[in-house]
Amino acid sequence: MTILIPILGDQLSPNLSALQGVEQKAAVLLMMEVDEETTYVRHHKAKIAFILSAMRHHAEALREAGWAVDYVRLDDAENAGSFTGELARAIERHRPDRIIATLPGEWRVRAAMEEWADRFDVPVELREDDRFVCTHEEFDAWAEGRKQLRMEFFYREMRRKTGLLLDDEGKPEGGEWNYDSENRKPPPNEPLLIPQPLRFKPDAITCEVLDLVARRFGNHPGSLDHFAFATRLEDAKKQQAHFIKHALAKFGDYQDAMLTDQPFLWHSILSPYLNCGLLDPLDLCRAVEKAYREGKAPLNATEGFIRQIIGWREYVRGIYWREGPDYATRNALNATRPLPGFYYDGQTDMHCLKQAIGQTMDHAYAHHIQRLMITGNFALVAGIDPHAVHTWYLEVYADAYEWVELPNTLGMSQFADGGLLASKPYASSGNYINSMSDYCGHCRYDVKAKTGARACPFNLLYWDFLDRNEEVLGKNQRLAMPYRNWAKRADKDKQTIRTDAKRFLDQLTR
Ligand code: FAD
Ligand code: DLZ
Ligand code: SF4
Repeated sequence: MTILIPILGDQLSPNLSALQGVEQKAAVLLMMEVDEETTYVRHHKAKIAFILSAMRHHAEALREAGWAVDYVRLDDAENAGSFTGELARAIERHRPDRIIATLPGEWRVRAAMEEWADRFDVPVELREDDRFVCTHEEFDAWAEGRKQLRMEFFYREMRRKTGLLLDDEGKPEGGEWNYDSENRKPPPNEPLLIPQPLRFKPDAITCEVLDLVARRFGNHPGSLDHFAFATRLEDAKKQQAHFIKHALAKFGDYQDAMLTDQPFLWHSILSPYLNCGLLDPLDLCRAVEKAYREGKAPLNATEGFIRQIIGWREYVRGIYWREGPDYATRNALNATRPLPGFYYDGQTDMHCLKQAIGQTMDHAYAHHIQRLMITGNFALVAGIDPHAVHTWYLEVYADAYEWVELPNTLGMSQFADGGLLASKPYASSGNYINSMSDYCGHCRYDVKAKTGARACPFNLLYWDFLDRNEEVLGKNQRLAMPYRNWAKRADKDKQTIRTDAKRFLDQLTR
């Protein structure tokens, strides 16, 4: 009896559902580096290097744990180039009686997997991915019949389910479910106190992968020069402990802050490890709760962090699978402008964009507010095609897999689902960016100027965005105030904004 078990690049968890209850002697684990996955979008070079190196290290760890692993490398001469092609070759090699796989994180791969049973003359068992707090059934049961799918109410359910930050009577710790109002401090003026994430020196396996990626994906975006990701479970755990010890306490206060040349601030930099499976989300939340119970972190930070994981992360996953593969094609605001070329090299004189894009190309990382209120906000108010925006986010971040990236980009950031995920568009003028960062002080534009050659482009584009989209957004209660302010403006002012915005948008090049 031989069981063949494919393990994908974001299934690097020692206790993956496909392995549960399987006798090691009977199993061959199949890991496949394939062109289809490395090129279905032009992934950032560091993202590819991270995933391939983590896969190679995981194969070693599985072997050490006693599993037989058949590992197909990208440069193997016979590599068939796709999961299905490689599975066909592995079936020839191992003649399995059964295939067991954990369901993937993407509709595209799921469709391929669901064809395996018909295609190969071998029974295929596809198992649920149990590395999440909420099952699909639980999410659907929660969502069913609700007019609005508010994350806050879903999150409370997840707190009750996990028991995280509940007191003895099952009430929320400290009396409130959510301490977000305490989490909006502007950046501190103390750069020396900012913790830095651990940097992991590439070992021999990673160096080999870095060479491979440099040779093979030279035309993909991003740089390999700053590569410092953990690629082994032990090292990912070190970064988890490092975050809890050095950054968690101030995570809440400065969650929304941005500072020039400070890519990481008090963020955890754990999403690549959570999403590829090296770290377990519930384990992480329990370790964070423990730090709070031991008095090492305040409640606003602890609750804020746990909310991101059992709230937002689980919620966007629920939306992704509930909405189906067509979700990716939505475009509620009919935005069609091509993505400007500077999204790939940061060559723009808008300092905020230059910073967010520059660090993205260097580190395949930007934190949430940079993704939402700098690159996302600009694409939204400039009317960029949301599918192009989605592709960019999927390409450039080391943590990007469609189940988590798409709802965040298309729904939360671009409002292309018409408000399913966000009750109003995350559009802002330069004022917000100025209040949460030091970017504007370094910029050639004037954040206080509303029109004219030096006016901050966000100021022009924000009003132009509301004006252009009045038909769709005009009735949104949460936008009532800005629309009233716009209505009060003199026609001459409105025309100046429209003309200046058009001039700015016309000079954007691909
Ligand atoms: P921290 O700030 O330390 O947060 C802790 C953890 O909370 C993260 O590691 C992550 O697992 C989770 N988290 C926080 N916010 C979210 C969220 N909105 N959705 C899901 N999980 C969240 N996150 C991804 O993991 N992959 C993506 O492809 C991705 N694309 C995004 C695209 C856009 C347009 C936006 C606005 C957000 C996106 N996010 C994505 C969410 C968030 O920006 C990242 O999870 C976060 O920046 C990762 O950095 P960190 O680990 O330092 O996070
Ligand atoms: C993202 C990615 C890349 C770049 N390369 C591989 C690969 O060569 N082999 C692999 O198994 N997985 C890779 N991945 C991750 C997959 O794209 C991911 O597992 C699927 O999209 C399912 O979520
Ligand atoms: Fe960005 Fe405008 Fe500030 Fe410049 S002035 S950094 S473009 S918000």
